Amino acid sequence: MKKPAYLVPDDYMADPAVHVFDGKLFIYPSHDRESGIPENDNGDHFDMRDYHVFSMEDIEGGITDYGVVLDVKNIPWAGRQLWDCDVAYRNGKYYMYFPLKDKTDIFRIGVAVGDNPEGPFIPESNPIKGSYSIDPAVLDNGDGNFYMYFGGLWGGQLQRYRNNKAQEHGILPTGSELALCPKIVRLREDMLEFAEEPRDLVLLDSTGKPLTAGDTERRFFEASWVHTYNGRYYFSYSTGDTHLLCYATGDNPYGPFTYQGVILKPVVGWTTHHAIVEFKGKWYLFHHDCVPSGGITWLRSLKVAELKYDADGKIETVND
Ligand code: FUB
Repeated sequence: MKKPAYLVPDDYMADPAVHVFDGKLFIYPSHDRESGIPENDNGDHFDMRDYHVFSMEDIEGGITDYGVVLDVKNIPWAGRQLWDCDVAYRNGKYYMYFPLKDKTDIFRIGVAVGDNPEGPFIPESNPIKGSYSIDPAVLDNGDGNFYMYFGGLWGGQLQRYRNNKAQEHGILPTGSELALCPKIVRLREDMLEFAEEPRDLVLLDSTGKPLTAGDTERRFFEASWVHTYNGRYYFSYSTGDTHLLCYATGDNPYGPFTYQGVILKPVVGWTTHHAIVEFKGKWYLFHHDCVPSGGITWLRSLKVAELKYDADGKIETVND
């Protein structure tokens, strides 16, 4: 592959969600900006206010920017911080799912609806009932069912919940305690609400034991993504404070998933976040790093690299 340099060289875009709609690649990133808010472990400095959509007809060709397709000022329940979004298509409509803090500074997941993959997207009046935390990624299972995977630690607030109920204080398990799991939930047919209570997506080691909280180079932190390859489900994610993109495989959307390995080693910047997509017979990893901003962790830039599997379906670690 002749590598395009950074995909959007004149702006800061991160957390790509990528899908093929109408034969084109559509990229739905977070839109980073300089807010002047000091960096902290809560992620307050990631104070994004809108989303753009991009498309590519060819991986080595140009990129089209459709401009702002959803702005925080038009979301009735908005507090602050539009983080990683995803988009799904069903029955002639496109549904953009986005995490946003409400007016009480709690992350919820909202949905906005459009007639075209390039937007614009009109937000619903309220967040999805029972939603919490960040980083929604939606799988079209091809059988009429759509599943949302979500969750993120630290600033993503997942540690504030147990059994889908908010706790008085956030508690992060440690050491040999079980790691917090990403969540999976089936979406209702109208795509606007959950059809069930979110469940844990359990990640196992090769002996069948759930990953522990102290296993920080393998346990889930944030940035869920799911794709299928040769009939298997691949759940990929970031390990957050150890800065790896990893993956686990399973035989159905609910899991459990067994840890398999590292997709991408740490990049320049604190966060790492990605999408995996097949386009015109090849597989690609879209992700971000902070090289163009000189390492400013909240000003990230989009990249793409080819992704390869070995004969057993293992993903080869990408050097990018
Ligand atoms: O963009 C803000 C947050 O940074 C995302 O929601 C996380 O996945 C991390 O990339």
